[in-house]
Amino acid sequence: MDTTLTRRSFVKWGTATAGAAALVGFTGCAPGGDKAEDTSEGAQQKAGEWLNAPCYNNCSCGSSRCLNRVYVEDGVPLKIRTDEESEDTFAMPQRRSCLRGRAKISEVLSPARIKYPMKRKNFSLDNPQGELRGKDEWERISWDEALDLVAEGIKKMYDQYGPTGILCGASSNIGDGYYDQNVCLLNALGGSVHAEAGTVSFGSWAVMDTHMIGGFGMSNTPHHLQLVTSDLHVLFGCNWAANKAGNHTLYLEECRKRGAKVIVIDPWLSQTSQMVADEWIPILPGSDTALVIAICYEWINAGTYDQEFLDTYCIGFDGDHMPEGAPENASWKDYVMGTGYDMTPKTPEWAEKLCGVPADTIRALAAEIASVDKVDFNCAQSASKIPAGEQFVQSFYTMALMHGGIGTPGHYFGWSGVKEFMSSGIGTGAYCPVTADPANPLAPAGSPVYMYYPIPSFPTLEDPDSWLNLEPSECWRSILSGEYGRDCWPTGKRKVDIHAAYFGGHMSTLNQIPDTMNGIKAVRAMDFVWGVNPFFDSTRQYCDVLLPCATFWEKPNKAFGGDYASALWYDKIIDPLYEAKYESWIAEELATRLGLDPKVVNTLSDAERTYATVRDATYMDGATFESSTLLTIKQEEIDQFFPGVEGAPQEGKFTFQEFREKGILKAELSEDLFIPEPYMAFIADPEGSPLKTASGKFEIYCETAAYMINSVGYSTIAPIGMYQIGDPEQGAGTQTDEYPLLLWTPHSLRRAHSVNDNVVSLREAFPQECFISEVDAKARGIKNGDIVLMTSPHGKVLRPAKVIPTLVPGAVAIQDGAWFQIDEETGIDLGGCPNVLQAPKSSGGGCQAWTGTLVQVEKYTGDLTLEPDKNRPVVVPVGVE
Ligand SMILES: Nc1nc2c(c(=O)[nH]1)N[C@H]1C(S)=C(S)[C@@H](COP(=O)(O)OP(=O)(O)OC[C@H]3O[C@@H](n4cnc5c(=O)[nH]c(N)nc54)[C@H](O)[C@@H]3O)O[C@H]1N2
Ligand SMILES: Nc1nc2c(c(=O)[nH]1)N[C@H]1C(S)=C(S)[C@@H](COP(=O)(O)OP(=O)(O)OC[C@H]3O[C@@H](n4cnc5c(=O)[nH]c(N)nc54)[C@H](O)[C@@H]3O)O[C@H]1N2
Ligand code: SF4
Ligand SMILES: [Mo]
Repeated sequence: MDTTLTRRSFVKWGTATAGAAALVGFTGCAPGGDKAEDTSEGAQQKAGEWLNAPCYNNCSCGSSRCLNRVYVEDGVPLKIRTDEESEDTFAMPQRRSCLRGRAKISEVLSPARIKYPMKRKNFSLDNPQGELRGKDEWERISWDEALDLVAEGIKKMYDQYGPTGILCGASSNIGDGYYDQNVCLLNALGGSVHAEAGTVSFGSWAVMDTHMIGGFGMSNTPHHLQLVTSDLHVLFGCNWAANKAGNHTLYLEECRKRGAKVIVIDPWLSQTSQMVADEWIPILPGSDTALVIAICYEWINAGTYDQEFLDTYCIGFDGDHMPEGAPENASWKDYVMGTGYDMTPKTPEWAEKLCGVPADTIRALAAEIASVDKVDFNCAQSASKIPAGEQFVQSFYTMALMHGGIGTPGHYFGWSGVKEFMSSGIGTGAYCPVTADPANPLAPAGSPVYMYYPIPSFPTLEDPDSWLNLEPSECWRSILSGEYGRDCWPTGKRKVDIHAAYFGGHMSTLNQIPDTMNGIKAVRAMDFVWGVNPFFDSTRQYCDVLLPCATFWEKPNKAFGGDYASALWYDKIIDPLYEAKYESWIAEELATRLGLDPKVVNTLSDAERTYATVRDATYMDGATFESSTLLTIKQEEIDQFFPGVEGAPQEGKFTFQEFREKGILKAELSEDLFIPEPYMAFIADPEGSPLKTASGKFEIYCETAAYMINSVGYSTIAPIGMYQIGDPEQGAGTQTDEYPLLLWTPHSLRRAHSVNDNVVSLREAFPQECFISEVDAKARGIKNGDIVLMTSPHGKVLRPAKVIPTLVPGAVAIQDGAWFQIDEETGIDLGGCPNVLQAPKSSGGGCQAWTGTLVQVEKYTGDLTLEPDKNRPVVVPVGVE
């Protein structure tokens, strides 16, 4: 391979599909002797440098990331390595990237890049012909034409319909690295409607965390140095080998080396189970509540639980520890033993019928957990993404509380693995001061994602004109029907009237929220849809005008949080490719055309923003929780790296130079470091350091949570955890002859959600398949590799079958994130996107309930042919080079 590529030939080369694919061969093939060189100056023109390009994917809910180092010659990224030079111990492990991270060259240079501003051929503002969205041809236009057209469209839409007529399919989370100034532009124009009430991500944990255990569970998980003190790890799902950035599987491996046992309960033998489980217990997706309750039944019967812990630190376990005014026989114990509520003892036989785990296995599991003192209970987010999923969370937490010992080494419960963020370690400064942005009058008070609050916000709702933030699951149906919410809300169901959409900032809205076919219908009925993205992904293909933006590699450098114990530094790797621009530039240009001061939508210059990230970065001591300045920065460095920015030299724990050179700074952890146990203060002094719950204790019987969830009206729950069929059309117990299988959608090794689906090598390595058990495949005459049609009441998807012996019968999976590609004749998705099938089920505190959508799978006998993903073109629309 000719390494004397010029930047010009490289950009040209990248436009050809085959050329971009050929670059894949370069990843990770650096000779071992390559060393970091001075990376202190602009990347582009110097030949042969290793630069820091931490992976920007949203793994572990966006909190935890790995280090990539990219070798750039004459502005051309040629190869990738990772965190290989630093020390690698259990206390301070390297943060090595996975296959997705190492395929970033192919992603950034993918033929799916939007190279120029594009317009749908048959679109005009006077005659949008919206029904052609997703199938029209595209044409290249100039930046001036594009900006004029988008500005005119925005003006027309705001004049005609006002802010409540515009849907913002972009993250309103403009306070961290995922920052799109175009959202600020909409805010400056009076706001827009977001579909971010509740959460698609955290599952049903948030409301219960707040009211049952007194804080966000993500911050109360153990540190990896604490994890090794448990003797047994009971993991519900938790496919950490595939979906935790970095080192979670390594931590489990270390636990095993030190003698601990790992049990995984999961519908399939996941990668994690294959690597580290001593035992795997298959279960029907979405039915863990029954298993957990039966385990507790066994413990109560055998007396193998910690009564003293329950008496001292919890309310609601038995009749003697109920809150005042609670009805008779309403405790957890009454429910489990059949002396209250439905008067049914929750025996292993009772549970077997619901969750598919044999009664004897449940008995053995209960006995085994009870026999071990130090147990770590952890759970996947997705196991709680079911209708009324809070009831599972309540049961799961109650099980861990019954086992006792919380607050002392080795006894843990949680849902996000080990500590990742919002905790001790190194934090980095604000990427952009949110307060400097104009307030969005339509945004509800509080954080955009309701982690801590139930939705909707009642005080705001009293005002009939307030609060247009749609629950994402119901977004498309709400738009089509013109109303959202529930009759029980203070002002009843609300009206919504959307005529335009912006699809930008770090979201692939049509692809990633359920009910895609209705999404397409809603979008096709709109007057104007514009988008900003680096890639021509499925959502962007349904726009009228597209503005190409730069990827993180092409943007100004900055500091970024790594995980709880590391901070990462980005260099600028290459100049923006083709005609891509920064979101900030696009927003400023549009603002100017709309008669606004561009400073309103972009309050900081690029250099100021980058400087803020390093200036404000802090180091938090893991033992004392004291924060101090992270970086020493000299005046010369401010002048050199942040030209035009006013700043003063500062003293910190590490030098800015070391940060830039290494790309990663790590907290100096050692195995003998004292780390406070989660809940330690409360356990030591329950009166003096009460939990932030209504009673100050762990609330097994939690009236506040039940009141809040029941008033929101998406689900009805009891104050204690209970097994229930949370929705008549979803989950175990609701299957029909027409749709007898339960769908679940584990996250994929190929992608971080929809990101990376354009990488051919990853498509080849991890085909998007319909995972089906041998039993169900045989019953349908399906063999491995056969093309199957997956059907739900909401859509149809064509995929090759992967017949797996180690997958629970009665359930099928396709993985989250594949870009949909609808065949217009049949309405069948050829891309394998689960959201084409997924039911729009809002649940509990505003959680999307993906798990357990009802589907049927059959051998496909129709006329469509399905090429393997690696051979399917990644960019579908006609007219795109
Ligand atoms: N590679 C990769 N990693 C990712 C992401 C990605 O897209 N790609 N996304 C990141 C983000 S934003 C998030 S929110 C997290 C999500 O993290 P999770 O919710 O933990 O992810 P999932 O892959 O859905 O599920 C993890 C495991 O739980 C199992 N599981 C699913 N449903 C059930 C159930 O009902 N019961 C039991 N017992 N097990 C079940 C799955 O089969 C899987 O093996 O992942 C993060 N990590
Ligand atoms: N069926 C099903 N659906 C799911 C899930 C599931 O398990 N099953 N999981 C859910 C979860 S947990 C989550 S967190 C969501 C995630 O879903 P989304 O929040 O929609 O996120 P992504 O799919 O990661 O999309 C990120 C987008 O940002 C774009 N992008 C990348 N870099 C830049 C940049 O520099 N600037 C701009 N402006 N854009 C950029 C990418 O091209 C991509 O279009 O999906 C949810 N959807
Ligand atoms: S995709 Fe996730 S796990 Fe892989 S390198 Fe990137 S941040 Fe790390
Ligand atoms: Mo997520």
